[in-house]
Amino acid sequence: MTFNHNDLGQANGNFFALPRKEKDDEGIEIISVPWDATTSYRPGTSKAPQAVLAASLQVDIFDSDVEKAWEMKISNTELDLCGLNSKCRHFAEKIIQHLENGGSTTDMEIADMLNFVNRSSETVNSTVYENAKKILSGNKTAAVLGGDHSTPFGLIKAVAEKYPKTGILHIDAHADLRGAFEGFTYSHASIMYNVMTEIEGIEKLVQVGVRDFCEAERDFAGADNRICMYADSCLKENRFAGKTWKEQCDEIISHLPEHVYISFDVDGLSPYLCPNTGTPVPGGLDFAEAMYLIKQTAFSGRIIAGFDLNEVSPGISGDWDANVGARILFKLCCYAWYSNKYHINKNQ
Ligand SMILES: [Mn+2]
Repeated sequence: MTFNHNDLGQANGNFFALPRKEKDDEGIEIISVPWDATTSYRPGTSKAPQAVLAASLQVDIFDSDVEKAWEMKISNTELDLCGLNSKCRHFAEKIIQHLENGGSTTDMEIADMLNFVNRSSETVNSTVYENAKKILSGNKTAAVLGGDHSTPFGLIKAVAEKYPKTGILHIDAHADLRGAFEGFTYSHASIMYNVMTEIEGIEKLVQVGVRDFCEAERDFAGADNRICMYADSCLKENRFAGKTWKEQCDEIISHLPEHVYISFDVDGLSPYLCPNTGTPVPGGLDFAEAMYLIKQTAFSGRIIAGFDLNEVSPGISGDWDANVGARILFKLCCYAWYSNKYHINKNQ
């Protein structure tokens, strides 16, 4: 069947029903990571890759900012983690329950389970890292579709190795700066703590929309001058005082170096856009606000060197979360593609 970008998408196993061009050495490769082993509140994000893929057929592959977006080359690698994820999830539930009942992570049976979950998380990190490294050895941009927010660790490591002065634009309701949350070293709630303490080459971490964090996280952010936190309450109060969203975006972007990695936790958005996500919090960015921030980042001449979308959870009733997720993924792909293409053309 010939591809027509004006037609309704036909399921072909690829995001947005774009034609599959596996052998291309350009465009974007999405590593799907169906992993939610350490989700603390409610699981489900491991089902996101399949649900977002299905919902992506409904997205019109036209973009008013990015010309001929349908010419984007997107490929997809889905990691097979189903068995390992179920086993770890089962253990994680027992561990969390044990801790909630006043138990300790050093209690024998719990310590063994915790050890297994932590070792499995390391396996996921190294698998994502190896895949990302292979993708980044060519001209492609690599992305991760989670899964929970622990999933992009390996990708961020590979991007920071290739571009040693990478800045992270982190959209999230949470600061994710806790060390080993609930005993899980690679917890979804610890991703930025792990990134900032274990990965070399991160020049900046700019957090946007954060509204649920503890004192230790605030202190951790305050003690590291690479971290800028734009709490949701400050963004809103600035707005109430008359500062426009454009002015705020300009300021946020001004902290970012040339190479930008975007880590997009869907719960950074207002919960009506992600009602089934693992840890929803009132407040947050609207869809247009978040997309504008990413667009301005790409159009500032910076290069989107990699990105992830995580914590999308399809839920049992309906596909609204996946629909929103597919539209965020499309915009992330468009702007990443635009920023890389623009940069290549400029240097030719
Ligand atoms: Mn997060």
